[in-house]
Amino acid sequence: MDRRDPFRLNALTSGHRACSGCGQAMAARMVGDLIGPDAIFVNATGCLQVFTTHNAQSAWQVPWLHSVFANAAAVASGVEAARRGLPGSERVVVQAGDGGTFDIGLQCLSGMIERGHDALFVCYDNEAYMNTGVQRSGSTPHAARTTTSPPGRLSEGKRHLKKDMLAIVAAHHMPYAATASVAFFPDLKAKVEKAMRLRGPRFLHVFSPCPLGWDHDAAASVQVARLAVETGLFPLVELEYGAVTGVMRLAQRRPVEDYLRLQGRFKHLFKDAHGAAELRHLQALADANIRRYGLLDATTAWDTGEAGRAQRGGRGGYAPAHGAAS
Ligand SMILES: Cc1ncc(C[n+]2csc(CCOP(=O)(O)OP(=O)(O)O)c2C)c(N)n1
Ligand code: SF4
Repeated sequence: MDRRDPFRLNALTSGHRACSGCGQAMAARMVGDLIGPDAIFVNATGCLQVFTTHNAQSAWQVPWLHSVFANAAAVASGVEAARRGLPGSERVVVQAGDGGTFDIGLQCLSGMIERGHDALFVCYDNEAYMNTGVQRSGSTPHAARTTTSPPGRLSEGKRHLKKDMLAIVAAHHMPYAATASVAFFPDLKAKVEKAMRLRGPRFLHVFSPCPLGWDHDAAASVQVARLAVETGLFPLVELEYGAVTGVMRLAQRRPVEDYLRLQGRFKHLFKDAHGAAELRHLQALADANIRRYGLLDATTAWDTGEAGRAQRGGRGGYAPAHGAAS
C-alpha cells in the first residue's frame, strides 16, 4: 500500500471507540489526513488517546506516542530535539484535549513554545475533561453545566470564564496560532497546511463538540460547531507573532440562544430570571468577540498573509534555528 495515497490510508482509521458524532474524532481525522504520514504524533492522555488505542490495538496508521496527561509538549520537544540532524522528514505534532492544553499541559506547552521547538500543537477543544466524566476545565464556558459545575440553588453552572487560550499562546511571540472548527473544513485545511509550511512552534485550536458532555443530538455536532462560530462565541482567526493576520467574517450574526438551546448543558439558563441574566452575559461575551476581531466588518480581510509577513518584519527567533522558514 502506498502510505501517501489519501484514498487508501487515513491517519486515523475506522474501528475506534469514539461516541457517535464525536467532534474530536472528526477533527483528528481531518487534521491527521491533512498532515499525512510523514509526521510523529504525540498524544496527551484524554478521550482521543483512549478511544483510538485500546488493549494493544490502535486506530492510528502513523507513528504515534502516548504521553501522560500533563507532558505531551515536553515529550514532543524531546522527540523534535532528538531527531535534529537525523535523516527523514517527519514533523512533530502534539495532540491534546482542552484539559491537556489549557490546564495541566499549559506549563509544558509554554516551555515548548518559548524554547522554539519545531512542533505543531493541536488542541481539540471539547470544553471539559470528557474522558474522566465531564468535569469542568479552564476551557468550559461560563454558565455551562458539568459534573463539577452543576447548576442549582446557588449557581448557574460554571462561575468562571473560558480562558482566552489563543491570547495566552500568542503572547509567547510565536510564528503561528489559529482557531479552527470541524464545521469549516476549507478553513481548517488552509490553516493546517499553512502551519505545516512554517517552522518553529505553532498552535491550532480546533473547536470539537462532544455530544455526550454537551448533551446534544449526535447528528447535530457540525451544526453546533457552526453556530459557535456564527454567534461570535468561537471566532475563527489567525495570529502571526502575536498580530491578527486573518479573520473569518460572519455573513450574519446569530443570537447566542440559537447555539445554547441545542445543548442540554445550558438548559438551566432558559428556566428563570437568573438564567436570563446569564444569557445576556453570554451574548455580551459574543458581542465583545465580534468587536474585537471585526467579525462583521466588511473591510476585515479573510486571510492577509502578506500583512503577517510585513508585521513580522524579521522579528522573532524561531525559524532560522531549524532551517528555512516559509
Ligand atoms: C495527573 C493526572 N491527573 C488526572 C488524570 C486523569 N485524567 C486523564 S484524562 C483526563 C481528562 C482529559 O481531559 P481533556 O484533556 O480535556 O481531554 P478530553 O478527554 O476531554 O478529550 C483526566 C482528568 C491523569 N491521567 N493524570
Ligand atoms: S465523550 Fe465526547 S470527546 Fe469523548 S469520545 Fe465521546 S463524544 Fe468524543
